[in-house]
Amino acid sequence: MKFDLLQKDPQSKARAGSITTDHGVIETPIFMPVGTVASVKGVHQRELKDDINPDIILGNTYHLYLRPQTEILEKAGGLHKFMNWDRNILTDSGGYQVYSLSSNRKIKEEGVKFKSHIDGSYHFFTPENVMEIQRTIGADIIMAFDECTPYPCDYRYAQRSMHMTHRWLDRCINHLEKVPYKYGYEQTFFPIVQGSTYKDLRRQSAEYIANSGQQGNAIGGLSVGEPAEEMYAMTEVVCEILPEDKPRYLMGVGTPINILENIALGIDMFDCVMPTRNARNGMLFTANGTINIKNKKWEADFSPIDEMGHTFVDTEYTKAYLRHLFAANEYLGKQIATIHNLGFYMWLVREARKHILAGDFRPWKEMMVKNMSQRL
Ligand code: PRF
Repeated sequence: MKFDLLQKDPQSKARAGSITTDHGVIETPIFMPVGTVASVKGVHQRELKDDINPDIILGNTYHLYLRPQTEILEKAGGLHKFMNWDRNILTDSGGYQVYSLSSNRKIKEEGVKFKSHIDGSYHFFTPENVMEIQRTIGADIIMAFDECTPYPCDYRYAQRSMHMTHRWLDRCINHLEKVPYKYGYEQTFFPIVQGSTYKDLRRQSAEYIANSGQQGNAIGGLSVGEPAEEMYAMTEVVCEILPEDKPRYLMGVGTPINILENIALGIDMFDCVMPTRNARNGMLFTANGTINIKNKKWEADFSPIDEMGHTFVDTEYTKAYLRHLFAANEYLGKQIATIHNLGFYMWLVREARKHILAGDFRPWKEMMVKNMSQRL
């Protein structure tokens, strides 16, 4: 993997760059659509490529390990082939999903024992076996096995958990050296900063992660219920320490406003279920604010879904029609809303990149944040 830092914004910490892997170029800042179980819910790979056009999508080790299971992915020749996606993929390690989805989990130094949310069976994740699973899934970027602390989290727990995440990181790195790539292309490993909402812990964790000398770095444990201002404060202290010449990935963030504010603090990569999950509930993101398409006020509004939108659904369908599809609980409604939201998120990060390159990111961001705060 290669990272080229192309431009720094003079009035903020925003950067534009490009990451090159064996599956192509990723222009940063980037938003990665979430394809948890080898599918971006409701979107054909053809639409994803032609209409939404992301350079990279995200998959989840936790889900793929439970279903279809690692053995099937190995027989398929890896996740790219299995799902017919020849661009980049990043897999999360399960370090978050284990805590948010499984029940009866027990965290020990050795690893995490958890109960499957699918059939109630018991499983054990360790830094070592999660690295092996990620080798077999075969994503281009793979993540460290960490513990994502909840919010709020008392200082002593956050401190102990952070140190365990650091020890787990060493185990991940040691083990990866022993397990070669499986499918002929390179995999890049990203460690994850933790430390809850404590600046001193965040600084300590960022130093540890930076010193591990990997080719990219991630920030976890944020967007777990803390106020946005606390998230930004943590991103700021961590970005001061993480090396400038490597990409920075803020995990699980966020709203369109969160994304612009964190780009301004020096983040290059984002993922979040919000555009896809909220779409399935009828919430649309636009440059002028959010729309609840289920609202009666759209019943006879025959204007396009989003006049300024950038995907085919925005101009081919009306608000009244989309509202009707939600009222009738038609699959097509969720599909249209998903394509709209993903198209909007991709437009937003590409536009941010253009403004960083042009040198006017800061005023553009301020205007966008104001406009996007509205409810339509
Ligand atoms: N760790 C991992 N994945 C994550 C997170 C984390 O802390 C978050 C936190 N918002 C999202 N996804 N491994």
